[in-house]
Amino acid sequence: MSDPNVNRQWLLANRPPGWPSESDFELVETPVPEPAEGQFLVRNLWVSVDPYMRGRMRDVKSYVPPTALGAVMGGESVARVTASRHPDYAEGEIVVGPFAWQDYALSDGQGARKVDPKLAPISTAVGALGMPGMTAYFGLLDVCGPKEGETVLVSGAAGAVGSLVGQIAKIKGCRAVGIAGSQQKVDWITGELGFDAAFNYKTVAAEDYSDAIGELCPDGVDCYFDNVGGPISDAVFPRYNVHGRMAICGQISLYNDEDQQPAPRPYWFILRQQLTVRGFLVFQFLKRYPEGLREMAQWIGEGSIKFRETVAEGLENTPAAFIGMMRGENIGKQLVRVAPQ
Ligand code: NAP
Ligand code: FER
Repeated sequence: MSDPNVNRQWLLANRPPGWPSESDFELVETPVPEPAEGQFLVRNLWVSVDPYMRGRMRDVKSYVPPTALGAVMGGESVARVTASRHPDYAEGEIVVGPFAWQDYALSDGQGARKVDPKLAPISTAVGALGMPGMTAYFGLLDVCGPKEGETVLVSGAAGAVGSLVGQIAKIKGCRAVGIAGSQQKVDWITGELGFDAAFNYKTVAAEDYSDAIGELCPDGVDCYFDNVGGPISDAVFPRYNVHGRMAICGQISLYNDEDQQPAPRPYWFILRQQLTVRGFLVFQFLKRYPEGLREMAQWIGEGSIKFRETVAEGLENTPAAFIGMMRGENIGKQLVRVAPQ
């Protein structure tokens, strides 16, 4: 157990150009702050580590400003209110919000919402019933627009977002095909999640990705939900059907890559097959979250969507969990359990 009077915080110590290491973060101890009028204090229970955090470590303009050197690493957590001087939040309530890589956080409610512990395990508020879930839901249904009988291909298929994308595709009557980085992941998504087919890209040479995709998608690819970019996504272009759609969700294969290969030019495929290629950020759907959360909660409740979590124990292991997630050590959503529920 951590000292209830100490707030441990992970600061960003360096901006590494390529793969980060644990020494790029620094753990410090500060006093637990007290809420001012209009604020509440939370105890973090589940800290989420997500690929977008790699972007915040760089000094580049983005949808959120980069984390300053020496500042606490930002991120969302599921937490319990431990003291409140805010009219809408009471002690003991479970909330999710931008509470960062630390034991305790102050909040004025900005970016926070309450979590109903009766709906599902509270950790899902940063998973299937949180940002990754909304990414899968709106990215697939709105950006790709899959129709019954179509083939949906998803990369990063055993991760937080990808594992949900394939299951939503199945609910919509599509053929769901996944690309993931281990046999265990392939077995999980085909055996337990209902994906129709999948392959382990680490056992296939990059020049053979396109053949592997062709074999598993004999009727071609109608929708490709791209979580990874790089050579996997390049290999999909020759496989699209006419009016195929590509939802560009993430490019994780590039996030730590200092010397990226020159990209091929897919324009000719885009023209010939009359493709729609669309990048999206989940936040563009913020106003529609209630709709997405309602439907995802219903699917989870009736068992048509399953979720899985990989849990690292203790705030001290947050950087290791973050780096491990980018290396593919997670199955489903990577979380850090910071305090017992
Ligand atoms: P995740 O898939 O749970 O974890 C990341 C996974 O990426 C790893 O487990 C690893 O699995 C895979 N990976 C790492 N390097 C790779 C490479 N070189 N080639 C192929 N796969 C690689 O993470 P997530 O939270 O669900 O996020 C998935 C993607 O969605 C990320 O790109 C993220 O940035 C993006 N995203 C975008 C939005 C948005 O608003 N647009 C929102 C949320 C997430 P393997 O073992 O399969 O390699
Ligand atoms: C993500 C990758 C990138 C993500 C957001 C972004 C919320 C946005 C990047 C930018 O605005 O530069 O996984 O998740």
